[in-house]
Formats: sequence, structure tokens, C-alpha cells
Amino acid sequence: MDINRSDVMMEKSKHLVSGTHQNGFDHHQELNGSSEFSTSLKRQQLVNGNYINGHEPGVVNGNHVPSSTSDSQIDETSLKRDEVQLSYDPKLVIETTELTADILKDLFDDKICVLCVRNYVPREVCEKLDIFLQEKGSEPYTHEIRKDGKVDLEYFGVNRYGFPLNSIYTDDTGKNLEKYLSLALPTIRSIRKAAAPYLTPIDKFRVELDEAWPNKANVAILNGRKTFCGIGRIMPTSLSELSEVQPHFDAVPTSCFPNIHKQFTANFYLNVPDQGGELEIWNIPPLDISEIESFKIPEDWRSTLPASMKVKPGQGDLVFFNTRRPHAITKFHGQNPRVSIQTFIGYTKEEEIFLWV
Ligand SMILES: O=C(O)CCC(=O)C(=O)O
Ligand SMILES: [Fe+2]
Repeated sequence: MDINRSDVMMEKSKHLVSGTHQNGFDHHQELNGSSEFSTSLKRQQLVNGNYINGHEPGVVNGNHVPSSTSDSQIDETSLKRDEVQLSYDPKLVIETTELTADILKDLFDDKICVLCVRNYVPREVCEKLDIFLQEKGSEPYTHEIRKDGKVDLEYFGVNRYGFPLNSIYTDDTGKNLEKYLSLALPTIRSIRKAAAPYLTPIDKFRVELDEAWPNKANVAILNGRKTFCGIGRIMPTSLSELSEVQPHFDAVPTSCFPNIHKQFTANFYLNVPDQGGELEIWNIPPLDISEIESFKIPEDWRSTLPASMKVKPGQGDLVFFNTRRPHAITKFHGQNPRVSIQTFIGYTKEEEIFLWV
């Protein structure tokens, strides 16, 4: 595994906490001391992606140690590696090679913040779909912003292939809903055709989730019809700053899915920029369903939040997290745009899963 492509780092300038563990950390260097932290770090270290669960990359067995945020050691886990301060609990960002019920449950219970499966999508599939999506995906993919009880759709430098559910939020004629439902399966099939003879990342994910999860795990149903999942997201380099400035959260209105209890997202990265383009996420409790529809993002939300965690996705990686935690994408440079396929995942109190976008 390439060292740079899987960086998980703390936002540089933000708090260097208590300092109990300010060991100079090198990925080939064992942490000294016998604290619980150093043990868990050896097991699950994701810093720079070199050691995961104590194994060399490529031979990770996918076992994960069920984690708990209640014994969070965030205040004790400040590490200094080069110029970067790392001060988060490494158990919050987990890599696995396999989607198992246990690891999914830890994510759904918010015991972990980010779940990654490196190289989930084979390179051939990334390349085929990257070409397809860059050619076809030119519509703006706007994001819903709640203002004074109303929803606005704003552009943050993401283009799309596929018609998303949020297009219905600002339309009360019903036309966009009909368009959304009638395009859902044809769009899924057009991406399937572009990836043939391989599986699309979403098809693989759907099957694996269904097999791993003990309860229902399927595409969502809206008005008795199957929804869309697996939208193409194309982010041109020149606009990448727009996604960084203001963190956001994603929360589908409960009027669409009355049973939704939590919302997650799965991103499959097909093309990634050389520098930047990290997923930045804040480990604060996900916004609650009861407050979410009236929650207004503060003007400078970023400055009110604690230090963030950053995960640098590599081509082919799957990154899975709770969308009701604030998150952003850092600006990027280099020749490659940032191209991904994404789906939301709803989770009910009955622990059923449904996908849509
Ligand atoms: O592209 C990413 O890394 C994250 C996209 C995002 O905001 C989401 O999936 O909710
Ligand atoms: Fe998001």
C-alpha cells in the first residue's frame, strides 16, 4: 500500500492534547510503554495506512476489535509524526477487508466513525467507470441547505451522473418525484452496463451487505417503487475549495422515509487527486433526528468544532460513515478530478438497512 494514499491525520493546527503520549511516531517504530493505548494502536493503527490491526498491508485478516467510544482515549492519544499532530482515538477509524455483521454493527452503533475497505473496487472497474462518469456526469449535484424552515439546493463543486432524491425537496409539483422514480432503475442499469463484464461497486456492495447483515438490507422503496442508489459524483479540481469551506451533514427528510433512525453513506472512489481530497469528519455525536430538520448550520461551523479527522481515500477504496456528523472534503490539486460513486444507507430502529441516493 502506498504510504501517502491512506493518511488519517488530525487537522494540523488544532489542539495538541494532554501530551501523555507525544511519542515521535514512525510507522516502523513500536510505541514504547505498555499502556492500553499503545496496545490498541498496534492492533488498529491506521495512521498513514501502514499497519492495520497489527498486520502488514495486504495481509490484513479483517478482524476488528469491537470498540467503544465510552472508553475514548482521545485526550491521551496525541502523537507527533513529522509536523502532523495526531490526537484522536485510532479505534474511531477502522479498516477491514470484509463487511461483517459485527463491524457493521459497530458503525451503526456509532462506536466507530469511519469504516474503510481499501481496494474494494478493482482497478479495471475504477478506470471504466471513471471514463464513463467523466463523459456523462456534467449536471450540478446540489446539496440541500436548511434555512428558516425552508430547503435550498446549493452548488459546492460536485457534478453528477444520476438524478438524486434531493431534487424532490424543492419541488412540490410531483414532477421531480416521478422523474426520480422513473430514472432510478435505468440509471442503475446504465452504470452496470458501463462496468460490464465486472460488477459495479454498488452491485457488489448490495450483495455483500445483504449477505452479511442479519436483517433486511435492500434498495429503498418509495411510493411502492425502487429508488436509485449509486450516483456518480465528479468533482473538478478547479472547484474543490467549495467542498472544504463549510462542513455539511446529510439528512433525508423523514417525510421520505418515516422509519429512518440513522443515515450513513458509502463512497467508492474511482479516481482520486494526488494531493488533498481527504474526507474530513468530526467526532461529535451525530445530529439527532429530532433536531435535524430545524438545525441550521452555524455561519462558521468549522471554527466551533473540535479537531477533525482526515481520511485520504485511494482509488478503489470504500469509505463508510454516519452522514449526520459534520463532514467536508478538503480542497485538492493535481491532474486528477475526484470521481466516486456514492449511496446513502438508512438504518431503522429495527436494524433494517435501505439504500437510496
Ligand atoms: O466524497 C466524499 O468523500 C464524501 C461525500 C459526502 O459528503 C457524502 O457521502 O455524504
Ligand atoms: Fe455528505
